[in-house]
Amino acid sequence: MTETSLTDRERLEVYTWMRLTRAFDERMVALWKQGRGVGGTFSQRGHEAISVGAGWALAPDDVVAPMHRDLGTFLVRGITPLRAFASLMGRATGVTGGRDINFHGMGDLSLGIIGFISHLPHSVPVALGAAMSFRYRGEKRAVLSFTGDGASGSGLFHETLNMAALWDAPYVLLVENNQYAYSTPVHEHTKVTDLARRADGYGIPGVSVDGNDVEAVHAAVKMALDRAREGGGPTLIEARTMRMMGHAIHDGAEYVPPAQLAEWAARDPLQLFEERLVATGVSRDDLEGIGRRCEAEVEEAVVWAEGSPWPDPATVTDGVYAP
Ligand SMILES: Cc1ncc(C[n+]2csc(CCOP(=O)(O)OP(=O)(O)O)c2C)c(N)n1
Ligand SMILES: [Mg+2]
Repeated sequence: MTETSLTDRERLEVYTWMRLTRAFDERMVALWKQGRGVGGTFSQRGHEAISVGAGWALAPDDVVAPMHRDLGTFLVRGITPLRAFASLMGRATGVTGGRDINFHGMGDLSLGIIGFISHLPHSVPVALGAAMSFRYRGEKRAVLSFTGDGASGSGLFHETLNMAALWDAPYVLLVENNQYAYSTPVHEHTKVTDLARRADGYGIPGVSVDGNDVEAVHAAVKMALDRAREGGGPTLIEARTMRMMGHAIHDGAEYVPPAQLAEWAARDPLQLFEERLVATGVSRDDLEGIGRRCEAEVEEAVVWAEGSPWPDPATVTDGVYAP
């Protein structure tokens, strides 16, 4: 499925977000290797079409609950690279004010982002709660919730889908099927490797989409969100991709067969989109220019984050409700 509802200008914007996501990711990994204080380092490589395509499909008033590999969604939604790097470096200027050096907790309700909860898949029912609040208030808003293939085997995933379906919640659940849950391949944790089929058990639509095709992801998520806002109920979307690096940076992923990686590397989401853009008349020079600007923006963010202050220890109990 490669149908697109994007204009030429929008396609270039989407491409720019994908390049920014990739540039951020590469810089984050390099900084970690240099020992420059980067916290939880979950590479997003391979996930750019999902996080950007889905994030781009959100309406301004929608709410999203991203996960640890959804940097693109955070960026599209308005978390700047400055704040994201400051978060990873534990600085006061980070999204959590230095409380979590991770993508965990990187929520900002003013931007419609529910902070990611480390426990899997605990953001999923929280996101359903937000969706139900829109229903009860009669607001035409929807919630997009992300989860992983591994987390889709947990009880909460199923309980949430059951309730969302029963109540026709304005809720879209996107499973990022990146073939692995840490070191466990999908076929070793479920018999139903076609994860979109899980929707059948709840009487809602289940859609499987090429997670390396940003326009396909965008189209599927947009359709599901539009439907949810109009009262059509929830959709389960499976976006198939590959986690191109280890679970986190300390994991060398030696358990992944090289041939599997090579197969997916040949379908890199950025390259796929570049080929399509070039085929429609965009010059490679223009694309490289976008890449260079993204790298410069990322570099500026690193300098800013490293120059930012540490949190004031006197604020340690701020935001703690039962100190
Ligand atoms: C309840 C719970 N158990 C274990 C973990 C540790 N953990 C974090 S991510 C992860 C793997 C998740 O795999 P998947 O859902 O496929 O997401 P992916 O990392 O591949 O994007 C595990 C086991 C956790 N965070 N929460
Ligand atoms: Mg996974």
